[in-house]
Amino acid sequence: MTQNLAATVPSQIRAVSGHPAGASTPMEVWQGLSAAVVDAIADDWYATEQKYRAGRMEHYFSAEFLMGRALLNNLSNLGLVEQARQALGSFGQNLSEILEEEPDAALGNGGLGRLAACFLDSCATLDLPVAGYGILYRYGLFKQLFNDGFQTEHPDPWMEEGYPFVLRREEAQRIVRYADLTVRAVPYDMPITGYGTRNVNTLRLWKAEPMEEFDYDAFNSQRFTDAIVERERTADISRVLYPNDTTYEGKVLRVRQQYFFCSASLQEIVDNYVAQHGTDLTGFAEFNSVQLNDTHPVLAIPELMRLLMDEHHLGWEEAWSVVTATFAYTNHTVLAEALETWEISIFERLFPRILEIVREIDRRFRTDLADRGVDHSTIEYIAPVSGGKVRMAWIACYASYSINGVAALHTEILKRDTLKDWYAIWPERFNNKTNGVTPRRWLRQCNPRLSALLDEVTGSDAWVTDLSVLADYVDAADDTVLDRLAEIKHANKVDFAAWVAQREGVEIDPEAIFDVQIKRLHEYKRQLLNAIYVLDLYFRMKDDPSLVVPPRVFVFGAKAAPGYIRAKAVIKLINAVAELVNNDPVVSQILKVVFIHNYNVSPAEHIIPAADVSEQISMAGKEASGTSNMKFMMNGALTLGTLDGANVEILESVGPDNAYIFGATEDELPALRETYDPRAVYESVPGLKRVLDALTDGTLDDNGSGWFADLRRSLLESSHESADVYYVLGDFEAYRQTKDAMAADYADQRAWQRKAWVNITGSGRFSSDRTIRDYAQVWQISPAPIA
Ligand code: BZD
Repeated sequence: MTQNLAATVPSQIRAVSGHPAGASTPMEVWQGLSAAVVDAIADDWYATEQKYRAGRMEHYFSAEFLMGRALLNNLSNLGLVEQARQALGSFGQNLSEILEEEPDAALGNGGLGRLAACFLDSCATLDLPVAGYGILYRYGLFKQLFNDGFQTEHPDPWMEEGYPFVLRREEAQRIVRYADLTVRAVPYDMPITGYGTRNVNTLRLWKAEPMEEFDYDAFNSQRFTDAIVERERTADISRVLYPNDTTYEGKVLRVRQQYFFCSASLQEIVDNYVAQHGTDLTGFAEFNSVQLNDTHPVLAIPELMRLLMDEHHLGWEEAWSVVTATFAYTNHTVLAEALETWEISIFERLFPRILEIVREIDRRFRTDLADRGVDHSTIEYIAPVSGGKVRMAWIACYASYSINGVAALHTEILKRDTLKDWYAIWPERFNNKTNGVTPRRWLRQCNPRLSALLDEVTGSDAWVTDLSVLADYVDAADDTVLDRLAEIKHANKVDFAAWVAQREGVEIDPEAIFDVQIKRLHEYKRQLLNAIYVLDLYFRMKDDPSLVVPPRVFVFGAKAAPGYIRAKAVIKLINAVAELVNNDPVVSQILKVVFIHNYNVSPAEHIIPAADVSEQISMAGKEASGTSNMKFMMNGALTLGTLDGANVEILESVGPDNAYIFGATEDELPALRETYDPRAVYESVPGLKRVLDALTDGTLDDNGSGWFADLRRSLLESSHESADVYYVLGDFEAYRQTKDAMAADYADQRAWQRKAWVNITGSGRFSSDRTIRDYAQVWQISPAPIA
């Protein structure tokens, strides 16, 4: 690949804008430069596709890919950043400003979707024959604005102005049939470049289009609305990403979406098998495996049965042995409300044949388990069809050759609890795959200053593709390196402060401790605990003006599911606390609270390199893994967290002196819960009463919504067992002590930076390259470099 962006960029911009490069808008420049990048990789992309098709492939099925921005990622992977800078400079454009033009491809809710994106990056970097399959949502996750501190949601038409990084593949379309509707699935391919390799992998996103654009008969007879009814019904399928993480809604449109991309993807994979290996489908699983990212793509299981039996004439037994050698299932949650189940009636209405197959899977499952001596009530509990519902997780467990959790603790909880009946029968299927994040985006690109230091200390950029090498340098930080580390963090904080001032209109002091909690808003993640701390600290300062408090900026970023009122109440509360604190003439000299609106991938890239403290404070046992914890660690922030998810493994990596761990553990909680009385805690822990009363005594204003009173009730109502389900008050005192101590420790910058260094150099095992190498063992695939 010899590239000359200086030559191609101006002509690509002209082709996009119809104007000379120098007279084009920043958006047009972004488009042209992006098109030039696609041009640069086109031949290698094609070669990679051809190579992979012929061998064994892994197919990563996911309803979500939270890709974020593509341009810098690709330039950086291809080593073209400097060329691009110069090419733009020649007509007076600035690369950094142009990069900020790009919309985030927010085709995901949170961790699960972002994990899929990190995995694609690692697969390409490792030359692994893996393709992603999902949905080309016209509207990504909603845009969040604040109105009087209340979250409002707005559509995110992310590719409306044109998006050069997806290419329509007209020739590869498939037809997807529902009982009440037949649609075309048109693939749009996104190239996935890797770091320092010529391989270019593919993410294939399907768009639903009508069989016919509109109904001419209706049009001719002046029934204009009727003429486009079918078109709209079809477009609905890929119109919008469902904004609910963790809780699930039994909406027909969602199951339609799920079937849509599963069917289209499998048709393509089966067709390719036939083209490569002939019409005997019994060997399908020798060449293909499918990873199911949670239960969202589980309809692929009955759909592959259907394709094998109805279209390729395999018998049930033959088809089932292919299917059970094909699928692997990743679970991302132990929250009961997240396990997808569908009313049988929905299946009846949308795809009776799929229902028939699911019922047969269920029938054979029951016989199979009875033969194994499993008791009737257990069978009834884990049967694929029971209580009028189709249970997607149980279908996944029954049909998959591998079942994994996403952190060591999470996998243990699955085996012990959530999936215990499955584990009892098929222990060999269970394995752990601790999550990881890509060090390309989450270190090299977002933190160029730290990256340069790592290059220097390690003598090369080998760490970018093998993050574990950093461990060799854990003792390499002399005072000079530690001072450099402090300077780098400070410079990142100065940049971040400017970004915040511009974006949120809040002035923050780079000398303060930047304490950050960014993640979806959910009660189990306990943003409320953090807010209570801040409010308590505010009162402590008001009480005692002589109290010495290290300057702090509390940064929040979070979207709440639009229907999750209690989560929205927490957002409103944090904004109310921000108003109180930031407008207090005395306290605001020391404390600031900033809620970054519309938190997304690209804001994370600004926030994380500037963070000192990484808040990972979920109630133990609830956060399957967490992945921002890994990004923060890589960038030298210290974890303030509970023993939950991957925090446990982070602690293992860095040791207890280099992380701040507090609170009840997962195994302690059941016993604590027995005698837990949140009211007594409220009465006895100093400060708590005042904070909780501030929710309703007029100190904080919820604009008459009653939401703050509800929050207070959710913590204190002891009449039923639903009081403080997430043990916020129970963990408060431990949290406060640990957080206060942590802030005090910050004063010794040498010691602090040494801890940061231990975190950075200890982050190797949290590279998604490690995770993907582990998956590659399960998938039985090996690198297939094109060069
Ligand atoms: O998946 C998250 C977990 O909560 C995290 O602990 C974990 O680190 C990541 C990656 O494994 N789960 C989600 O992000 N889940 C969703 O976004 C989701 C989306 C739709 C429906 C259900 C859940």
